[in-house]
Amino acid sequence: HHLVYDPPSLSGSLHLRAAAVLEANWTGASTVPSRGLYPHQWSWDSAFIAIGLRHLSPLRAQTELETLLAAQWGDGRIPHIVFNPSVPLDAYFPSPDFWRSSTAGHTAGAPRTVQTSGIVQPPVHALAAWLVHCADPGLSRARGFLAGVYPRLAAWHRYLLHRRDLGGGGLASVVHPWEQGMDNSPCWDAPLSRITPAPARSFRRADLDHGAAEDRPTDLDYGRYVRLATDYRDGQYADGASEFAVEDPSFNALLIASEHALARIARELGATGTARHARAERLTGVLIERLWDPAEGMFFCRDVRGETPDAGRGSLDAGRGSLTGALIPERSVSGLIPLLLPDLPRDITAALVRTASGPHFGLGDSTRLPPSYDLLGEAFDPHRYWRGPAWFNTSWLLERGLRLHGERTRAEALRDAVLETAAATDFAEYVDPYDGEACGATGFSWTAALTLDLLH
Ligand code: 9YW
Repeated sequence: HHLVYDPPSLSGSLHLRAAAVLEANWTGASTVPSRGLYPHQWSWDSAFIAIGLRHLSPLRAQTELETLLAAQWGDGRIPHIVFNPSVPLDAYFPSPDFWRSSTAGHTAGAPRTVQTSGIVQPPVHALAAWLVHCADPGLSRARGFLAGVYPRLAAWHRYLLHRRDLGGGGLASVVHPWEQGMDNSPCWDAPLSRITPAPARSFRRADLDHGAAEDRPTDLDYGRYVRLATDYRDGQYADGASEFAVEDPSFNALLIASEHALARIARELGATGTARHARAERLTGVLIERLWDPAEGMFFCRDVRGETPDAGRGSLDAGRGSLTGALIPERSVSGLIPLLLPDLPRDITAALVRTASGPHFGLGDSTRLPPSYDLLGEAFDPHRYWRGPAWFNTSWLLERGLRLHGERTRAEALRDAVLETAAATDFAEYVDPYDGEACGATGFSWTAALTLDLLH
């Protein structure tokens, strides 16, 4: 194993190249995902970035998370974008004048000093904070890092578990595809089809200035994204009324993994952490009850606003008449990511590994890196963003899950493939899952950061 990157010179130069990407994308208090396309601070990007940065500078890694948390809203939400005031408004759409956080977000407690978006992204932050602490516990204690972030992270989880329990079963719902992080995943096609798109002429996409149109979401997708965000804003970002509400497996698995991390943080700060571990375990049970499909051997999204099928009908939801909404029959890599949970029953982890290695994802077989979406799915497109390409953060999460559950050989092979592909593509944003061809931006921060983490 480690055939390719064990020689110190090769791994050393990859380390230096990854460090150079993070250096170039550092703005003084946080890191941009990529210089051209994404010139502000993104929430889950920062969490992944901190996980890599801790190997270069634990202080910068702590600062990255502290900067993000300083933009937290009074109701506990961590916004998906924190805007850099020195970047021109037209560099990214939707810009601060679209979200209007300081006015429309007033009731929900948006900060006065910074402009942010009003939606969220996956809760990787407590996990990141714990890993950052572990990289240099001395510095962390001296700066009171965990004591400072703990109340904010606890409020964040509270927001998600209470205000966002739109399905009533205990899981958090996302109210916009951007919140789940996989913007144009085919999982959203059905729930989005019920949303009336905003007219194409009512907004101007900035992403097409940087990315190839055929690799990006379509104009029709964007019209619907804009409609959902506008309605949320115009309702003062109050939760509950959204026409789009989905319980996503990876979003909730990351929340549960972060709840375990928060338990460890509480313990380091002198509490027992027992109640949080117990809650995380309970939530794992809820995740299985609501999103696991034993016949398909993976987790699926639940469309909370979708029509509840009759009990016993031949759908994915057969026999689950008591649950609201319906499972969305699209296989996304999101449905494999719960593998990172420690409390999964053995039969479920075994089934997830089988599904990942089978024809739909081709892990260690037909693909170089696991695709974001079903290779055999009708909507599969190897180059279009989250409709097929492989991403480095999802590969990193799967690598962790495989390792955690004793799948060492598969984990090592995935690690080597990630390092090889990151090196060959100059840290691409995403790649063709079959041949690893670079798509989107290069010099992408979380690709560089997670490469560093896997080198350590
Ligand atoms: C966009 C920054 C973000 C990621 C998301 C990804 C993309 C923004 O970029 O969304 O304009 O499309 O889908 O997961 O956080 O890297």
